[in-house]
Amino acid sequence: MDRNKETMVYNFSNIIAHFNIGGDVTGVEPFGSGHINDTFLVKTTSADGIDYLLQKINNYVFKDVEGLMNNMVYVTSHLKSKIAGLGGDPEKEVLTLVKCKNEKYYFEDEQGDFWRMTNFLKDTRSYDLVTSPKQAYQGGVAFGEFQYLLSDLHPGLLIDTIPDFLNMEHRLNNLHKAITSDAADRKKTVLPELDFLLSRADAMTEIVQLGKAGVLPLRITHNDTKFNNILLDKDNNIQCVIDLDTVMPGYVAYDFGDAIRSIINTAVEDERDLDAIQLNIPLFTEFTKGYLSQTISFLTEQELKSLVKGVLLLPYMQSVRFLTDYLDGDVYYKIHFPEHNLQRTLAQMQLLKMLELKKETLQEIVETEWFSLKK
Ligand code: ADP
Ligand code: GN1
Ligand code: MG
Repeated sequence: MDRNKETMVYNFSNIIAHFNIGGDVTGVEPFGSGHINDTFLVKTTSADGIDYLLQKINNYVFKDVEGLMNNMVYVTSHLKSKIAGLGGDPEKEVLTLVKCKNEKYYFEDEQGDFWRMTNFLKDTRSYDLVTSPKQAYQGGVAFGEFQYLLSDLHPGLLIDTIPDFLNMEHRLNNLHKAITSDAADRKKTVLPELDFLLSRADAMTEIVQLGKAGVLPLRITHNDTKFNNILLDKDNNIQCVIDLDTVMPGYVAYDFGDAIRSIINTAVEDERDLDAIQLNIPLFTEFTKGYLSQTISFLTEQELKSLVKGVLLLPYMQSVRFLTDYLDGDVYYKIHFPEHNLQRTLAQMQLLKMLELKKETLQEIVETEWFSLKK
């Protein structure tokens, strides 16, 4: 399977012709740095100046495309009406799906590939690396408000687009299966990494256990809150939360932890030079302030206590997931060179080691910000 599918040739004019777009297409180019879907910017001559984002949905990852797109329709409609009610601009602040001529929100081509389109949000940017306190604060506002706005959407409306997606017990089972089958004959090269990860396995299932015991409530969460899944405007203010494929019931600590993973790290997710991976604690404080400003009205004390557990869990879970894919022979994530999943694993393990040393400090910051907002 070709993991760098952007290089594949698609019949774009045929695909795009199935969607209701304005104007003629002047160009199609690969866009963004996501690991899952194939994303293309479609430029047009439309009079209102709208360009589009075309995505080939990864059907290996998302088995139920119809269910996935139904989720996206429920979520975007709900967000649009809430944001309009608050005096915001739903066209700019929420993804707008483009309908196909057959009234569906996705198109299946002759090869069985699934495609969808959204309006392209102009003058916005996503960032793989966070550099300023304002960006971090805005990220906290974005994901906190996202949880708040979806808190009254009925969870029963949404399917689990990937069952057990962030369930650590499930992820560890998958790792054990990958170790047993050793499909790519790589186990012998990663024994120290396996030791490191498996020695933490019990501690890292705590959030799942707290959820099962009813201590942590299930809420509608984003579940993929990497910082590049928000769009900031040119002044670094939050404009829109994107990548809605995994919006489904989850625990708030997942969203908090995955966002922090990509914000507090001074290096990129797959950094080769492990010494470059340091913690930027002021960015953690800013994200926390922004996040709590939106969520303080509904978070329980138990959820508050779980946030820093999520900060440790998510880099751990990413390490387990990347290493599982490495052992499986790179079948899930796009890779850009042969050892990419191993390099991602090592970088996320290094981040976890740094976070373990600072967890008390992070907990104190969360509590300080919580008390100052509660006053
Ligand atoms: P993936 O699931 O592969 O991560 P995303 O939906 O996150 O795909 O899109 C990939 C990238 O495309 C994003 O990081 C962002 O830079 C850009 N992007 C996605 N949707 C839009 C949009 N509607 N307007 C502008 N840019 C977008
Ligand atoms: C994938 O699609 P993207 O790049 O935003 C993955 C996330 C991981 C992330 C790690 C559906 O997200 O779960 O956290 O890579 N998405 C899916 O960078 O598996
Ligand atoms: Mg993405």
